[in-house]
Amino acid sequence: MGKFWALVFLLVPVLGVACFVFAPVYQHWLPIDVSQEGHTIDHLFYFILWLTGVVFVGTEIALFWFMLRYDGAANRKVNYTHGSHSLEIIWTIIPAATLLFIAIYQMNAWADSKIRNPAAGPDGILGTADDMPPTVEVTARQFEWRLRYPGKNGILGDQDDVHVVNDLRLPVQEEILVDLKSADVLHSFFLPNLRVKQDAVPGMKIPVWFRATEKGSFDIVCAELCGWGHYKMKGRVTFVSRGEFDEWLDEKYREQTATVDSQVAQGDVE
Ligand SMILES: [Cu+2]
Repeated sequence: MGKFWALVFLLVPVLGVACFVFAPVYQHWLPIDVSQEGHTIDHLFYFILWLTGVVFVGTEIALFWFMLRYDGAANRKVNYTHGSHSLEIIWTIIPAATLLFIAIYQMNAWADSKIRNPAAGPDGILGTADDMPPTVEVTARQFEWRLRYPGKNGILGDQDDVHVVNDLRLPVQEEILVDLKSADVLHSFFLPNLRVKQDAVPGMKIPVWFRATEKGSFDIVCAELCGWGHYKMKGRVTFVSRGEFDEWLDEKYREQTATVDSQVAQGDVE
């Protein structure tokens, strides 16, 4: 019986590793990366996956071996100990040193994705809107993404702003700066194909930046459980050429002003 259980436990690392090996074959692995800096995030992901994977397999094999070797049926005498000081020190220091190493090793990646924004000066200090206007303002709300483009004059919050819902268009091969806000609760702006994820916090304006290297249409997902309709809080981000982007923005602006004008004509809007 002990041997049976030992083998069942051995299946855990075997099937666990098999899942990771076969997942890419069935396309259940990382979504395609279309961002300039996404490879840094993927590299960190793989580094940590390998590290924890090797420890996991090692631990499971040790578990299997002890179950097989020290099976209760063998009528052994148990030998109790009060623990080992050296062992305690070793298995405290190794994980602590590993965590410290990862913390230092990823510092640059963190700074590039969360601190040194494209509006930052040469000193790398967080820039302000004066240095580089945001390409778009994204406001998360239950349960959609409200998008506001600065329009022709590049200034947010005036008459020529363009308002869109869920359909985020952006120019490809350009540094994009997003001002992220929330109108109600915590949301999380997640662009899996750009390896970008940032919480949207009520009362805060958080800069998010990335650069897409390929044209195409990808998911915008809310990665924070934000209420009953969280599951349907999805948008699309579409990367097009600069020319196509300007044309699209013009068209949206015309549609918007046409609607306002006709409402004014009908007396709907003062
Ligand atoms: Cu949400």
